[in-house]
Amino acid sequence: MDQKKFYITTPIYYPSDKLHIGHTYCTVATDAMARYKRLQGYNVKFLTGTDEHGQKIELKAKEAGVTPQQFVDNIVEGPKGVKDLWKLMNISYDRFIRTTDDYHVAAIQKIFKKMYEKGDIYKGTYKGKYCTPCESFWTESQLVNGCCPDCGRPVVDAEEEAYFFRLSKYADRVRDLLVNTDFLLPRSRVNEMVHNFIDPGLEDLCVSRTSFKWGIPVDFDPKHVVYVWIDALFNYTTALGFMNDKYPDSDYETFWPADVHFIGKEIVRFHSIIWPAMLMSMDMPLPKHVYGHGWLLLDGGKMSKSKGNVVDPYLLAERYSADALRYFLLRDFPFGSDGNFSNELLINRINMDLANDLGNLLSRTTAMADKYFGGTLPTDQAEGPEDAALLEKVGGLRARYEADMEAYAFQNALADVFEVIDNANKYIDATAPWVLAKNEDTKPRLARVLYNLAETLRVCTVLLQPFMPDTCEKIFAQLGVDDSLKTWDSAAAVGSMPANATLHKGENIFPRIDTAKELVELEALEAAQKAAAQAANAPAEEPKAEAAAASAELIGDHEAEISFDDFCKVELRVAEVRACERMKESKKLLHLTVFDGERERCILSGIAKWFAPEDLIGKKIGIVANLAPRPMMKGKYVSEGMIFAADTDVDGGCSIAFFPDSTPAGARIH
Ligand code: ME8
Repeated sequence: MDQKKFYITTPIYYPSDKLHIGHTYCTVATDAMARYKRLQGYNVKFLTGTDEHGQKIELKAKEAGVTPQQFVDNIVEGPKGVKDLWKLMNISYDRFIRTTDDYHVAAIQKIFKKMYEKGDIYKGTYKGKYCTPCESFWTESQLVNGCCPDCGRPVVDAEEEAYFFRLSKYADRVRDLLVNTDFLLPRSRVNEMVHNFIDPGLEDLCVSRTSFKWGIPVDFDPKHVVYVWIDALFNYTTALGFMNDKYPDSDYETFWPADVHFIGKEIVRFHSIIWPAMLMSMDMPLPKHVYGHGWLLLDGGKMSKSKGNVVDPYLLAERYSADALRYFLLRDFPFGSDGNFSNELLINRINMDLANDLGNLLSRTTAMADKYFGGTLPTDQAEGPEDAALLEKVGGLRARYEADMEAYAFQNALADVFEVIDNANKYIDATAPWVLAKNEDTKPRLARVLYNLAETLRVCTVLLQPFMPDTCEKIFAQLGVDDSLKTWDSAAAVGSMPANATLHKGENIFPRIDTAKELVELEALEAAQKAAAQAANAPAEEPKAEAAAASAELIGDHEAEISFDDFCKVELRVAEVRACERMKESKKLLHLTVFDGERERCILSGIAKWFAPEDLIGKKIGIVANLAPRPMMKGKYVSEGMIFAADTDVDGGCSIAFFPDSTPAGARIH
């Protein structure tokens, strides 16, 4: 019989900066799934990589004074770069694609041409405002006082030729795919795609650019570069040899369509609308599932490179081990939902589950085998009344775990295993082996108790392999089991260990951490890291700061200029006021709960003098969405944004900009 195959992918990450714990989260989840399928005997292909083209990278390289290729090479291949991080995290990818790889570039050109020849890509005109000296197109909303945001000179109406993909043609088929199949998971993400994007009408997509060079040229019209998302999405197929000679076609035949693409929820739109439409155009099979996982948040806000509020996976993995970090990420955060990251959660999880529950069970079991039997259990063993309940739990564990893994519910699969570990620790207390050891007559019972403990540990360890591969090898060594007892089949065969098993007392696999002390040290380390990063940027920053100070003097402090790039960092969005209350702690402030299109957030705003809660509830307002969250009222509240409000007269009136009700919450304001 043919071996069953499984093809799984991560997003290909932008090497615009070092990757952070959010990227690590998705890659670790993908790795756990790949290892789980390998454990089950599947022929697995696990793909990850980097998405290296686009204007942002071109600009970053310019800032750094290197070529875009040098810039991405350093982030991907350089010290503590992407590949180093995946090595540290023990990521078992089979293939790593870089979109600057020659074979990928050539394949994308062919794919683009094929869709063009079919008539699904056509040349049209992109209309906008043009700044002749800067040779740049701008949209109306990007202009500053009607002028070019870069140089401040007047702009003219202009048109430019661009290629468009007939996305509209596929709207019905894509809608059907989302609504009537389980293509997009979790199901909760389907509504947003259908109601916010498909139902209002899908417009054709502009798929070429002429405003920058760092991309894949359209080979039959080389002043255009291919839109970065077309370049990026087809990576999932070019890495299997589709339309190139780097890998054999047979890989494509064997592994395509993908079983699942794991991606973060912010790129669900690209993967569930644009990607299937392009595959339909190419007459290619569609991936079986796209799973949009939730975000790791820091102080309630999304961690992201552009905000700079990121957690360094290197520091944590080097300090606590890759396995501890892998376990924590997949145990604490339900995969489909957002979760707040904190160092305290990480340390508590290591202490509770890994040091106390798993570590103690192993060290107690091996220490008792060593102390009472010199390591090797006697075959003369006696069952007892406590055994049945434990063995039943262990016996059903694989099936429960499998159901959870198939639903990508890693947190539940791990909870299943740790429930059994907890049962085993309680079994020790109930059977009291130290009492059984006192009497020769109860030694057979003691031997059985230790055997059951070792067997429970073995089954749990088999199932923990996808999550903590290194640790599991250490546990297997202490349990003295050979490879035949590490398999998927053996996890359903309780009692597979030989009765005269030899256990080896070994090192403590997860020493307990002193939480209070560790949190202080960790904070100091993170602060030192930030300071070092700032110092590294300082020479470039100083002249900018001086220039800013000088221009502030000229035009008055309150109107200090910021660059267009700085302005682009500000994320302005429409939000719906879902609740609003006066605060007993302050007469000036209103407590608003607003929905930003993704989640609800709290904003405290000093407008209570002018507005009553009922003036605001249900209204669509503008907010600055990426302001660092600010603790207020001695940390009792954290305000996560600012609302647009205008000073209306000298003695301090105030008005608020309301958007029409039809504006969707989350819409970007330009
Ligand atoms: O979007 N929490 O690349 P990217 C959880 N190149 N996951 C997070 C996260 C967070 N705070 N931040 C990032 C791109 N991620 C494109 C993808 S695919 C054809 C092209 C993870 O570097 C999450 O999986 O911005 C998210 O989708 C991905 O990193 C985005 O990485």
